Formats: sequence, structure tokens, C-alpha cells
Amino acid sequence: MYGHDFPGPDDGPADGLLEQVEAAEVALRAAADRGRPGVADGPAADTDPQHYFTALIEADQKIEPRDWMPDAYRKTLIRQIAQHAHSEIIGMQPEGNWISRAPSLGRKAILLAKVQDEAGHGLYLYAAAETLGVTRDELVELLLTGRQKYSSIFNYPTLGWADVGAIGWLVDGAAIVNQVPLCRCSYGPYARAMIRVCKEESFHQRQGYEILHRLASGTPAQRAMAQDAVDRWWYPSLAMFGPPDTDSTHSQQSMAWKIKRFSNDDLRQRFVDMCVQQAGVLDLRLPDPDLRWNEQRQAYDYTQPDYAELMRVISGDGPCNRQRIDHRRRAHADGSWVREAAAAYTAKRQREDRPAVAA
Ligand code: FAQ
Repeated sequence: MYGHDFPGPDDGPADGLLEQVEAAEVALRAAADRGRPGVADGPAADTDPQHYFTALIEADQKIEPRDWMPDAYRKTLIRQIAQHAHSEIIGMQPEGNWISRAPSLGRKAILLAKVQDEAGHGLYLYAAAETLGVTRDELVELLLTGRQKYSSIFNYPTLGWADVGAIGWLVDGAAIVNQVPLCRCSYGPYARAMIRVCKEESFHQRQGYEILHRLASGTPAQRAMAQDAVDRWWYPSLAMFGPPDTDSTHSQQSMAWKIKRFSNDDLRQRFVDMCVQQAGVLDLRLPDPDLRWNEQRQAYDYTQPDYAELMRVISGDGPCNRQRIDHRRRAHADGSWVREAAAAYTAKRQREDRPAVAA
């Protein structure tokens, strides 16, 4: 898929996932071609908006911004898409920390491009959320005042260069496993954003895996650095999938609405099974003495992450929560002149009756 520039499991760590993204893209186009309810092949037209909404979901059609939707569906989407957008933006910080310290010019250029991609993902996602009737300013305000969450994972520190590899392999890997099913989400703008995001994330995962591969086959000190990073990022990565199904407040309803397609625990298991094989190729150890194949379940048994720690981090008490949000507040304040200049420019073009053009 990416060429065999180094030995990897089959066709690379994202093996199969990109094919699923492509299949989701085909399904998305097919849903658009099938037409709307009342049109040939579409579900029956119905004047009751709730019935119409349900029929669209059952027929695996997409809900679009123009469609009527229950308030709770809209709120759930705003909550999840906004949390996701905030995560992409805050998620630039841990790796951004290493741009100026990357070990070569090539590594610096790759990392710069990767971090820039995350900014782009945040923007697609804010744009998708805006189709639901909130503004970007409102969402940013909710993040900066701590009233909306972002992923727990970005509250952990990046202590060494190998952490950049571990983030790419494990954090981007977990993000992909979570996001590939979101390419089939019932809300059209979110599903379409996810297709593009997943294609880029699979490259991100590959770059992290390649960094770890180089370190793991390097000097004893480099191997130790790679192992230490994997030891520290493994459990926080497992926690990214959220609380266990028994404690997940939103999963059942989100799955009924086909926003989420799989439960938190199902996706976590899928991630563990994928990583075991890849860790074998890297010749690195996953830090779980109880990790073993279960013949009956056809899946690996593993130790659950510390969910009490997850809740502490989510509620603002992780190792880097304050630092991350302070940094974002500062960056937002520092960027105010850019927003003012852009608004003044747009106003000027409107006065001159000319369309604003992107700089
Ligand atoms: N961190 O009932 P559930 C990335 C909250 S992107 C923080 O199970 P749900 C790319 C949850 O919001 C990573 N909060 O919730 C990248 C809810 O709180 P609320 C982000 C968490 O929504 C890589 C409460 O707990 N990805 O990494 C977490 O059904 C490298 C109850 O939980 C997404 O956002 C957590 N880990 O399932 C960027 C994917 N887990 O709102 C830069 C989209 C749970 O009631 C560098 N989101 N919570 O106050 C989802 O798939 C879902 O929202 C879940 C949670 C699976 C995260």
C-alpha cells in the first residue's frame, strides 16, 4: 500500500483499514445515488418528520443539514464532533513540542506536515459541527472555558523523541480504529469529513511506526527509548476508547442512531488485536503481563486501562491539562489580530462589492 520501505506486517500497520475507508466512501456515494425517501429505491415518503428521520437511518441514507432531526440527535452530534475537533487542535501540542528538536531535517519536515494535518482535521470537524447550527466562536469558547472536553490522551507529556513514534503508532492507530466506523456515521457532513481524515491518519500511523521501527532496530539506548515510550503510551491509548460499555452513557443511543457503529469495548478489543501483531514485528513488548490469545473468543485477553485515572484526566486533573488549555488560550489571544484582519478584509471586499478571496 505504501511500498515496502521496511518490513511490516503484511501490507503495513493500517492493513485492511484503508480498504474499509474506501468501501465506506463507495457506500456514501451509493446512498446519495439511491435518492431520497419517496424516490425510486429510497424509503417511502412520510409526512411525519420523526418517521422520515427514522426511515432515512434505517435505509442507511445520510441525514443532511437540511433534514429535520430530533434535538437530542443534533446535540449528541455537536457534542461528539466538537470534542473531536478540539482533540485535533489540542492534539497538535504534544508533538509540536518536538518539531524544533526532531533529529534531522527530514524528520522535522515530516513532523511539521503531520501536525499541520491535525490542524486541518480540526477545521473540517469545526465546519461539520457548524452545519448543525453552532458557530465556531461558540465552540472555541466552550473549549477555552472547559465546558467541552477533548481527548484524554493529549494530557500526557512527550518526554522524548520516541514518544513521537509511539503517538503515531498507538494514538493515531487508536484514532483510526475509532474513526473508520465513523466514515459510515449517519450524519453526512461528519461521515464525509471522516473519510478524508482517516486517509491522512493512516499515513500518520505509518510514520510513527517507522520511527519506532528504526529506534527498535538501533542501538541498545535507542531500543530502550522506544520501549519506554510504548510502556508509557499503551494504557492511555487504550483509555482513548472511553469508559467500558457498562459505564458508557451515550453508546446505546448513539448506536441506535448509527452515529457510533461499535461499542467502546468492541473497538478497544479490535485495537489490542491489531497492536499485538504489530508489536511482534517491531520486536517491542506491550506492557501487559496478562496479554494472551483466547482461543474461545478468538481475541486477546488484556488488562483494562485504569478507568479511575481516565475519569480524573477527563475532569481536568491529568499531568498536562492546565498546560494544554493555558497554551491554547494564549495561542487564541495571540491570533486575535489575524481574525480581526481577516474580518476587516472581508468587510472591505463587501463594501467594494467584490467577493473575498482566501489569502
Ligand atoms: N477523553 O458515553 P461515552 C485523535 C467522555 S482524535 C475525553 O462512552 P461517547 C487524532 C465522553 O465525551 C481523538 N473524554 O461517550 C490525533 C462523555 O462525556 P460527556 C479524539 C472522553 O461520546 C492523533 C463521557 O466520557 N477522537 O486522536 C473520553 O459515546 C494524534 C462518557 O463516555 C474522537 O473524539 C476520552 N478518551 O464515546 C490528533 C472520536 N472517552 O460528553 C493529534 C470521536 C469518553 O457526556 C495527534 N468520538 N469521554 O460529558 C467518539 O468516538 C466518542 O465520543 C468516544 C466516547 C468514543 C470518544
